[in-house]
Amino acid sequence: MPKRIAILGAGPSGLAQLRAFQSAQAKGEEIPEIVCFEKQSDWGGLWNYTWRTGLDQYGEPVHGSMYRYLWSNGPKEGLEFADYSFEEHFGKQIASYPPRAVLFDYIQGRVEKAGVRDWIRFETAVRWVKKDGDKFLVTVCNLPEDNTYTEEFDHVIVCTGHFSTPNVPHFDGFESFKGRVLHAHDFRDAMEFKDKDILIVGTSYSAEDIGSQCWKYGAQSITVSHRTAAMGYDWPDNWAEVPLLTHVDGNTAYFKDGTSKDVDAVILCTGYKHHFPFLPDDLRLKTANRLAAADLYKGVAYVHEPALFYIGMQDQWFTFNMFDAQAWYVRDVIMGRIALPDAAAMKADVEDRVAREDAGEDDYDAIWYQGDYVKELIDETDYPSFDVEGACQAFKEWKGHKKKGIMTFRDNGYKSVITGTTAPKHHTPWKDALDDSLEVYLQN
Ligand code: FAD
Ligand code: NA7
Repeated sequence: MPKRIAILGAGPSGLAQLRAFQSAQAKGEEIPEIVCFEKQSDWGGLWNYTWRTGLDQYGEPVHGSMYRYLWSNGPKEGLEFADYSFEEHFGKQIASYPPRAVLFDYIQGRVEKAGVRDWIRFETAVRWVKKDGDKFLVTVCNLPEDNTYTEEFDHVIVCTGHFSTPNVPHFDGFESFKGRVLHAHDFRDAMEFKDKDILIVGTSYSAEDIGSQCWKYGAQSITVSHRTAAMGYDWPDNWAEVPLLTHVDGNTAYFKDGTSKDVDAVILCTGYKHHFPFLPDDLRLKTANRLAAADLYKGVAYVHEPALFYIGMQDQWFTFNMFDAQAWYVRDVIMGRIALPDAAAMKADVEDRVAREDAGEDDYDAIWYQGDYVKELIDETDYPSFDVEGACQAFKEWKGHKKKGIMTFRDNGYKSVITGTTAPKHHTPWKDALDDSLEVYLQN
């Protein structure tokens, strides 16, 4: 009997896992039986845009956290698939910060070419996973048919993402606030905040990008409140950085330094939780959003139950290519080409990764730390080797460009580490490009 493998989720991580197995099959190898469960009706994970918020048509929590007009927040040269370049997909080199629809198209292109769609059961939500002897029992619900059933697998690979369940702190006065309070997870369209005064809480990617979007689409003012430190970019004139929010009263927000500001809406850009409601305590990953995720040997094998794997659970500089590196590694463990060490050695590996991350001093150390991790994994498999150092350099340049101009950094182009060609400058500066469609973006 061939092994049976359950892949949970068909976002970039799950699709990387499907492609990893398919590439072995294409080389003539016998692969296990693969079943991927995806609760949405299409693949692409967060890149599959939905207008919905809250619950979907089946009463399931809406997975999507992406919004209209979202452009890549880092250069595409840092995430390019080593086995499927942007030039292969689009027939030409394209500019470096593609909007969501363009990246979605690129992600789809590789898996369409691989022909793995039939391995996915769409609109099928994973309800529960449990260990039963050597096997995993996976209970899922076919949502349109409202039919719940259980199947047996030898391995489970969790690819359900971790930027979907919002972390929502409470601030006094929210109950009676006279405007809208929402989390970034539910933000969909910056036009809603045109001519409004908005308060953003948080200072990471969501805060920076949602604030920038609201600025671009005509918000009257953007005030960003920080818990730890201000972002410190050279912001436009109608933008202010203030200390942490203490409370709101009516429409007025009060901050730790005693200042206040009248605002129409509060957008909590306060991050996300690793949340796996379908896993029991003994199988459930409990980790902070960091580069060295807790309890994962080589960042993928769950040390307490090494027949269970997680992909993409780290905080991310590298994304699609890191998921690939992980997926190829997991495939090779499952196919018996790589042996996992004993429990003590796996735990020591996790401790070492945590200590090395903690020893890093700044974002540059973090970029190279994750680059080294990607290199480490691809060196152990047949994933096409690529210039990881070059990708780290692209991230370094990107950070420099952000410091130089937070509203202009997306106007730069970088060199592909897969094809060696340099991206053209986009035809329109990001701040003036209000149409983010694929057709308009590709008019270079
Ligand atoms: P996801 O994309 O979250 O996919 C997980 C999949 O699992 C989904 O399809 C979901 O429906 C499915 N699923 C979840 N629970 C269940 C269940 N119980 N049963 C069945 N299926 C389930 N990365 C970049 O590289 N560049 C960017 O510009 C960028 N921008 C981002 C902007 C936002 C707002 C966010 C939130 C993230 C962004 N990211 C970006 C990071 C993003 O995490 C990755 O690009 C990528 O989407 C992660 O892929 P994933 O497959 O691990 O998770
Ligand atoms: P992140 O990167 O996890 O950042 C969360 C931010 O929220 C960070 O600035 C935190 O501040 C802040 N935070 C968290 N809790 C609080 C409370 N209670 N009060 C104030 N501030 C708080 O999440 P993002 O959504 O920005 O990014 C996630 C992904 O989405 C990323 O990959 C992007 O590509 C898009 P701290 O610095 O800890 O004080």
